[in-house]
Amino acid sequence: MASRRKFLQTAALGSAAALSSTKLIARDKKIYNIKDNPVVVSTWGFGQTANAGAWEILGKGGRALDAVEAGVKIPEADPTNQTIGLGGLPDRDGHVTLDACIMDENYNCGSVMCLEHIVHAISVARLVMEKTPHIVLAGEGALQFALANGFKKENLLTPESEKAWKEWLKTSNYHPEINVENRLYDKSKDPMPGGPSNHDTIGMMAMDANGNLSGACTTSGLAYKIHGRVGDSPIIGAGLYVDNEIGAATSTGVGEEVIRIVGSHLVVELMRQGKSPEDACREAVERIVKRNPEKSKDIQVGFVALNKKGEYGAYSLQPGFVYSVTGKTINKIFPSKSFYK
Ligand code: SD4
Repeated sequence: MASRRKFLQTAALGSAAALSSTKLIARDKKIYNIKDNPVVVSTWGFGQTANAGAWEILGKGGRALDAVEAGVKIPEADPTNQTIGLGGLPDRDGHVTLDACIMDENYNCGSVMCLEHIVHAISVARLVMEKTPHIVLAGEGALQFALANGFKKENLLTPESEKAWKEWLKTSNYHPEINVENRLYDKSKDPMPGGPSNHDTIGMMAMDANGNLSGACTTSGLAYKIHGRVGDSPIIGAGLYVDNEIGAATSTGVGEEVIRIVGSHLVVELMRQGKSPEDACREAVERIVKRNPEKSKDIQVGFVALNKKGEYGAYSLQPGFVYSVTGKTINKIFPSKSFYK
């Protein structure tokens, strides 16, 4: 009986796959109906450039973990991106401090918090995961670990970011901006804050040809934060979570609000309950609104998720959050739906 049920299940999946030209992957004795893999999904429009780096590995059949690390290293090394790695905006004392984490298909994870002077925080996080018995290294200890492992000490504060910090010092008014990506939006139709795009953190999730998931998240955190402040991005479960049975999620925006609800883990658990990636992200956003409706009007938080079927989706508090998807048949920036219109 059991084997007949299994046969029927498999047959049903098989015909669905034939109809939609998806493909089946058997793993851990389960059968997944994978829509489009490999695939890589990341936060913001600049995620497209990062996705291209990840695709170099994924497209050749490489491992999702290697792909997400290679992908997010691209914005980390870009001095014109003032929210990640080199050129990131500093804290109120002028220090560029980086937060990053990485997670593979076996719940292995590594993280660095408040790391200074090292461009590729994500690679240090991976080394913490692979070469130490720990998961998190912070501050001076993380720097010492990086230097002991051959990373080069660099000045991450570019003249542009130093100038912006000095300008900020004139008022020293700490008020995180609402992160938006303007280029996809017609402002006359979509009322949202003006000014240039000020997107932030890169969170990236990938599924490789074996159907395995991994994720990476890296940021210089909120500009002009108190020295030592750590956001959601390097906290496993908050800024990133990967469960190879279910899916992965990552976040961007005001990290304090994401940490309170352990946002990325929440999104993955909601997908486990059967919600689509977009619905799971929406429920997490709604939880942020419910806790403090007034505050939620004034900040941005966005979640993006990828499930084990290769389906993806996002949801944010404010309009203006976008995410990038790259696969065999797709290379596109999608606008996220938002709670406030
Ligand atoms: C953080 N979520 O540190 C990160 C990213 C960020 O503006 O800086 N957002 O809270």
